[in-house]
Amino acid sequence: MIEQVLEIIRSRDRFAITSHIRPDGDALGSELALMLILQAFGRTAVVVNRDPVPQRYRTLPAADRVQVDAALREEYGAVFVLECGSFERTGLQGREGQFVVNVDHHHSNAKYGTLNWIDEKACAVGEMVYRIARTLGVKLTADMATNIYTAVITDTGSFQFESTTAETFRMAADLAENGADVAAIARSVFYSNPITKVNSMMVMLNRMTLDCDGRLVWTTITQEDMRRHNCMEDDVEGLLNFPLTISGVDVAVFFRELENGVFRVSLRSKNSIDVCAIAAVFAGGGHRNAAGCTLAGPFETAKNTMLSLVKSRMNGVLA
Ligand SMILES: [Mn+2]
Repeated sequence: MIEQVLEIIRSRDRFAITSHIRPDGDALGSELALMLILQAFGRTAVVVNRDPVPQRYRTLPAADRVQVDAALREEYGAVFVLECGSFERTGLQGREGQFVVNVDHHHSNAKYGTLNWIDEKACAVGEMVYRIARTLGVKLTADMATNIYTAVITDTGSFQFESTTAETFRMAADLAENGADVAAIARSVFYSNPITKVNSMMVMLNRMTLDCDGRLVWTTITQEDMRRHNCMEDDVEGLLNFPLTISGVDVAVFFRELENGVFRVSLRSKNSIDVCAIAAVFAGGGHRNAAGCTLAGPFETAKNTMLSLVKSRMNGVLA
């Protein structure tokens, strides 16, 4: 599949690159690295995102070149959509007539592209972008390496998730050798939290409930909480990883109230419980150990619906 993607890069020009709304480290790191790789290969390339770059990723090389727009406003040689389960999740208008190259590592990807390169084994889309650079023969610069390394550490939980393989470390070594400053990247990604994020963490921990003899933990944050602590959307990203650190907990569930009274539900698991399959029941998706979906309120209804399904899946795994 990578061969067909390389063929598009070799035979076309004028590329746009995009990813999902509220981009994370893998989305941004992959987009910026691919832009720099295509440019080094002599192509014109732009990154167009519906949402601005979150504060913690503004230090990424070339992050200042991200164009924030709600639409693709010209016809491109091809539009790369990275790490995005469906075209709708880009939040962009203007897909009509575009040649879409869908590059992703999510099992739940809807294969909406003109060309689809889905590698569920890749630890991050950043790894797939790395392979593009290596097979195209583009020399890795420090800026490319920094972006790819950021994609990889954010998506592997700093090399802790099961997606991390010997190959991941070989790539990481290559990235460090080519100028990725691992300590500086960790500082800007993991040690630069705004106080509002830590405040939202306090609320989340206060609301935490243990269930199923300590195997399940769930918690919630309301719109009222977010207003009281001046929290932004970005401040509630990744919070759930902390409750998952509790010994004996297999599954963590986080209900976040959105402005329209709907609940965004994040699911994490530590073992063989497939939370992606649970999210898929509610038209969501993700990975086996990290997934999400959206449920209608009120809160009690959303909570009961989700937790009863989670518990039945957990019992299924035990049986
Ligand atoms: Mn990813």
